[in-house]
Amino acid sequence: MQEVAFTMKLKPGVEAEYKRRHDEIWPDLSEALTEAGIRDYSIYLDRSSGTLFAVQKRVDDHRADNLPTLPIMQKWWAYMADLMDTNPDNSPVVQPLELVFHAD
Ligand code: RM4
Repeated sequence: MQEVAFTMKLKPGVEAEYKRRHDEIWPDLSEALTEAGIRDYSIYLDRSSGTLFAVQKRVDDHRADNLPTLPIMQKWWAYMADLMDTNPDNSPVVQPLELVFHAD
């Protein structure tokens, strides 16, 4: 299992709507994430900047790189695009983070 962390960016004033949509995450999307090998996926919000901090575990033979090709992922990204900073294909702008400390 590997841990991956990254940031995304929320548009101003949509914090409640972002949380609401995730509280009602589509079962098909949850299933696709699990199927891709993603586990323990959390997203934290820094309200002062709109920065979303995401951390997830991935099984060793994960297929997370395949997620952008899935229609359910593309549909979710299109649905979320009004709330987040996005790329032209509606995927969120993602900034990968580097691990600088870990303690068990
Ligand atoms: C986020 C964004 C991410 C997705 C999660 C479930 O807001 O769309 O790409 O992994 O939702």
